[in-house]
Amino acid sequence: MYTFLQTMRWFGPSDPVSLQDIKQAGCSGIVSALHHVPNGAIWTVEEIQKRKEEIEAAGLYWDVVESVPVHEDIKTQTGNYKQYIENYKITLLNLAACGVNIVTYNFMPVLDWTRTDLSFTMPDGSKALRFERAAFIAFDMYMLQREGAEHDYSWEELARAKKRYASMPAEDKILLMQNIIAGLPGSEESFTLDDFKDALAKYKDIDTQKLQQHLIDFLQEIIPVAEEAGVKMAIHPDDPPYSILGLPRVVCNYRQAQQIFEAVPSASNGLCFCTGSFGVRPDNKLPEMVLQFADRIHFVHLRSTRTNEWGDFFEDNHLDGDVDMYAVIKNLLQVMQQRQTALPMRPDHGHQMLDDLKKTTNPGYSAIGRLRGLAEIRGLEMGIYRSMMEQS
Ligand code: DNO
Repeated sequence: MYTFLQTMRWFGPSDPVSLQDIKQAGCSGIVSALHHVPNGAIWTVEEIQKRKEEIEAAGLYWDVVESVPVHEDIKTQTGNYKQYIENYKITLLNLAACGVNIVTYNFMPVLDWTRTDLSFTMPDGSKALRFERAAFIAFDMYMLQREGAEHDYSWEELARAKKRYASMPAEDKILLMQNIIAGLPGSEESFTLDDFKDALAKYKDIDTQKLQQHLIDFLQEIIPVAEEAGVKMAIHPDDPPYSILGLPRVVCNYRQAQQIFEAVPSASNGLCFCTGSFGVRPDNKLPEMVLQFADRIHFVHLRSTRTNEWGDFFEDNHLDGDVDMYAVIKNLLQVMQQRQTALPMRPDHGHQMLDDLKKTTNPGYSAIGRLRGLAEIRGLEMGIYRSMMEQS
């Protein structure tokens, strides 16, 4: 009886994709955030209510918040972090008071998701998002000039990056830097190169273990409040799911996620199961992870990347790429029946295609590409669901 709640992300009134567009795509729910509220500040009931009413006026529901951002001071445990944690709790209580009770967040240091190319041309002429390792290493080595960067890569990778940088036109170098540090949609931070260096320096003495402890300390504070208010927290995995630029990462694989849940066992301490982020690592067995985290998954992002021998990856069509979408959806359907709940799901990203190629769009969040992704996922889901029902 339980299938996905179909949702799409909406960046608010300035989003070129309207609520009506999202409704026409077949969604009932919206994933949104108050992007205009500065990081660390309290989301007031008034502001939350305003966004909620806007969404409801279009005949939709605000199912999930993505994201209530975690201030950098909380991740580094410096400055005003205690105050920011208190503010975070109040924001959760205010959201609960307005009836919005699934909250996504991430604990990635400095950068949210990272790509090197936002308009990688696919063979069919649509544009995809891509992470090209040689270009990324070139940024690290020659633009950022990070101390000790050369120790993080193999000699082969360094040689490829050197060659790549030498033949990169000047305007591409600027674009590469912007793509990495100027902030992709939904990431609430944007840097100049100097600010970026300062932000990285704050992690000089923070290794994986320490960052994980900071996350656990944060959760020990906020999860009891969330649980009491009926809010389910859904941590988003790191994207890409490994250390970059010498920064620690703590939500890359099964083991790391499991450690977070063991440290703070409440069911309110849950996961945003993002197949696109986890799927970049071949050691993340996604269908198995769905079953392992059956009680922890509160929100689902469906997307599929394709990775090559060099570790470059691009965002493929939702049913192509390296993710076994059939097996993932099948297991998610099983989990939903077990838990007797419909999990909110959004097609994560989509290609810029058809008419959207002529428009200014938020990279990854154009209307038609996501509509294609959603339509394919819905069809696959219905087929699996019907055959599960016939067999039972
Ligand atoms: C990218 C998104 C992420 C995600 C945050 C969650 O498209 O999936 O920006 O929203 O990491 O906090």
